Amino acid sequence: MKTSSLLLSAAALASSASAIATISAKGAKFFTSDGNQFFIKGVAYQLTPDDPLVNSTQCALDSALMKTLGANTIRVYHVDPNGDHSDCMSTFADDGIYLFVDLDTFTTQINPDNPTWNQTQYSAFQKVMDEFQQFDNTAGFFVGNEVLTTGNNSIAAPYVKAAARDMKSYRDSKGYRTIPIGYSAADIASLRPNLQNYLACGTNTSEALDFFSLNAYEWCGESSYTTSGYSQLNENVTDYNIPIFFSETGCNTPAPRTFEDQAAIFGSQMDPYWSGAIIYEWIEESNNYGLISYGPSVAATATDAPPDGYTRTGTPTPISPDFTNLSNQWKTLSPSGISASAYTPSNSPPACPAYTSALWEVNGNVALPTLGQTYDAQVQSSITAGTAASKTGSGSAAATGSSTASGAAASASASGMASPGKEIAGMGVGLVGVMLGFIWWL
Ligand SMILES: *[C@@H]1O[C@H](CO)[C@@H](O)[C@H](O)[C@H]1NC(C)=O
Ligand SMILES: *[C@@H]1O[C@H](CO)[C@@H](O)[C@H](O)[C@H]1NC(C)=O
Ligand SMILES: *[C@@H]1O[C@H](CO)[C@@H](O)[C@H](O)[C@H]1NC(C)=O
Ligand SMILES: *[C@@H]1O[C@H](CO)[C@@H](O)[C@H](O)[C@H]1NC(C)=O
Ligand SMILES: *[C@@H]1O[C@H](CO)[C@@H](O)[C@H](O)[C@H]1NC(C)=O
Ligand SMILES: CC(=O)N[C@H]1CO[C@H](CO)[C@@H](O)[C@@H]1O
Repeated sequence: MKTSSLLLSAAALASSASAIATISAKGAKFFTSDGNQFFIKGVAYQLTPDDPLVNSTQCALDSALMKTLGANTIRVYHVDPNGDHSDCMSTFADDGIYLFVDLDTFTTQINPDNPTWNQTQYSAFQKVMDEFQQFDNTAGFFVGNEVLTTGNNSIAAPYVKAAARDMKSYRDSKGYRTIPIGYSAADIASLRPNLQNYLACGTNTSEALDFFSLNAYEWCGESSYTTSGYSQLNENVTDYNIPIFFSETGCNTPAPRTFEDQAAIFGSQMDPYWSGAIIYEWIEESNNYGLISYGPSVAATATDAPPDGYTRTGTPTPISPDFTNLSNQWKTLSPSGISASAYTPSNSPPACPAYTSALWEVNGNVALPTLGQTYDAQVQSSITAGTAASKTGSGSAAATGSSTASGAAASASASGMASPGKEIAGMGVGLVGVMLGFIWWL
């Protein structure tokens, strides 16, 4: 009895000593469960295409050096939900390091050319969430990474949003913690503002993302807040209602990297709006973005050579001077932000972007596709040919009346809509716009 109660209290002590505050989103910021604002200082961590969170020896070596670097977050792109992640996750937690993890894999990601959000994808995303929700240092989930890269890819955006809707609903139905669910976007100047607004827009927060993030390589070498383009990124976030951060950054031309952009991101112009940055990437590979290496590379063709000739396991050694430069930057940058209790969110969701040919080919107010609903390119092409724009006058006209109309559209879908042309006749202009957009998903 005595022994077991001693053991029990030792176990309780051990677990409370290693407890890490959890992360949630409130308004446009992240907070720890201690009530402090959370700013991400992260590194992208994917040593091979395989899951990097199953080898506890490797995680311990990397985690210790990441702590020295000053990182508090890793981003992992691909995991195996059937693996045992408990050792790696507790090692990172002990070093104060959180995880943002992508729910998709190469086989389940949303494809921009033929977008789907179906049961196969949903089940696979659920398995990743089921596994990682149990760890207190899981800070967030991505439903996609760079799914859209052109204006005409915007037809895939409703599928991204539908995935977030369903994963949020799944998270809540399972009673999981409200781990934020978001998206990691390619930095395409013509697409970004519309996409950013689209994923947050609408009055129904169950259908909006919990955060947005950007893979941006705009600041290269000696630059500044203005010349890098960061000032323009900033112009589009000052009224944003959900957290936003850099989910990848760290231009590597010219070398060496000095990471002076970190001073801008964590400085007074940007830190009121941005929640930090994830540096691409931990391991040195042929693309030259590494902060560490595990040893000299070998010819990729040599017998038993690791992928591309780069050693993928072992003791990490800092790449000089990039590692030290980043560490030195981060050391001086520790914004405290605002406490959760002092913060009252005041921004409302942005307006849903209107259809704009070649730039944003979705009526932002249209009902989201339901699970399994597929995209009909033939119907879409008749709309891009001008039907929607000419019948409704303009994209913004198409958006009017949406909040009531999208409900109608959703029920039309349930009852099945045979011929768009017939259905459209006799509808109000606003509803026509909504229906035209809606029928793309039928
Ligand atoms: C579901 O989506 C995935 C990814 O796009 C695709 O590979 C798969 O064929 C789809 N499955 C069904 C049943 O439609
Ligand atoms: C989509 O846009 C890209 C560049 O913006 C263009 O190269 C491509 O042809 C377009 N695709 C379609 C189907 O319009
Ligand atoms: C908000 O969206 C969710 C998920 O699509 C839906 O179940 C719910 O009915 C919507 N709420 C309102 C008020 O429209
Ligand atoms: C985004 O910011 C640019 C300035 O950099 C501005 O011209 C544009 O209108 C903004 N777009 C949106 C949707 O806010
Ligand atoms: C795990 O990592 C250690 C340390 O780098 C390495 O020696 C070992 O081979 C790895 N194990 C596997 C199964 O890859
Ligand atoms: C900003 C910064 O830390 N720059 C340093 C990066 O590393 C080089 C080489 O050691 C130094 O010369 C820079 O001062």
